[in-house]
Amino acid sequence: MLIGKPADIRYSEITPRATYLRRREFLQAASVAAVGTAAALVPSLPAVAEAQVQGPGVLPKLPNVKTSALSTTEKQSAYADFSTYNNFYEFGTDKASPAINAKRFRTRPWKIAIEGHVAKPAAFDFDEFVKPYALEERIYRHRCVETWAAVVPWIGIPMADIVKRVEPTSKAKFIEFVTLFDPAQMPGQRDEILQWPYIEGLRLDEAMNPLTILAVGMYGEVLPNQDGAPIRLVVPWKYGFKGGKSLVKIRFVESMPRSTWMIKEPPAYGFYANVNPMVDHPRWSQTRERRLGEFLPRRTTMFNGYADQVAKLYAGMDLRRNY
Ligand SMILES: Nc1nc2c(c(=O)[nH]1)N[C@H]1C(S)=C(S)[C@@H](COP(=O)(O)O)O[C@H]1N2
Ligand SMILES: [Mo]
Repeated sequence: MLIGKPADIRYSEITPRATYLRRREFLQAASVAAVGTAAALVPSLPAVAEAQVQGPGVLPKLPNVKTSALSTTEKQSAYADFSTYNNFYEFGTDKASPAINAKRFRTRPWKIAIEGHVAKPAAFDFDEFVKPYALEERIYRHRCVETWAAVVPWIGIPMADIVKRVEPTSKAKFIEFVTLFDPAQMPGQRDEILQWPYIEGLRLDEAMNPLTILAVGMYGEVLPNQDGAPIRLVVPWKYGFKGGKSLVKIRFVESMPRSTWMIKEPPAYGFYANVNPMVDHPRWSQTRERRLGEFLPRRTTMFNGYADQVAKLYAGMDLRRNY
């Protein structure tokens, strides 16, 4: 998300010099090419110093991961690119900051609670919570509202399996996903840049769609801290901000949750947040995107290319109003 004018962000102060210089080169190249789309304004990849790039091969591997027919066969983004270009405002608003500032973030012990309108509410130790489930690899397209995109091999648990296990009652219509509030560890939370903790929500049927997962890993390994360790939401047909990171509570509720970005800027960020090239952001077009590692923008597709699986969830809804 861009919360300040881009001119307010002094990349030179918060990114390594090599990265900053590369960005300048990219921006110069982009302006020469005069591509004229929001995608062209996405800064070039942070070529973060080698030492900051964890894995693959550094973090613990996740064993016994099943493949899935729901995975795309498109070329995956490079780990070093994806894991160093993050939005995680708890660790800074610059894309390079989370990989640097979340390095010592403690993800054990970790508790996760299931609350609200369910027959079986419970609080779990994270490792106990994950144990009963078979992990699946899901290679998904990923699209941030700011027009950068990626292809990511997540590893996770189908959300539908979790919903069934806790037995929602008839009052449960939505699920609220609450992430960690810990300003001692999360420097971004010492400022009021967003309402903390970061909250997201889904309608119950969206949460139960087979594409929706809680991710605990990527690229064969556990999640690096900057990507939402130990557990985060992944909803591949929606803008990336739906994917709350470092979850501590999953709450089954009767009315539509007000998520962090809806509170921050209602005209820009709606509850549904479906990827939709027909509905522009108030400050930029959503018709194009740029994948990390690629130079030329691509056309953005409805529901991020997942229309066959999810369009039915929105039958009869005006998606220009329910953006
Ligand atoms: N807790 C928390 N979750 C968050 C965010 C955040 O700032 N805090 N940013 C969101 C946004 S805007 C995006 S695009 C995705 C980015 O996930 P990634 O950095 O793993 O690609 O995380 C989402 N989840
Ligand atoms: Mo985003």
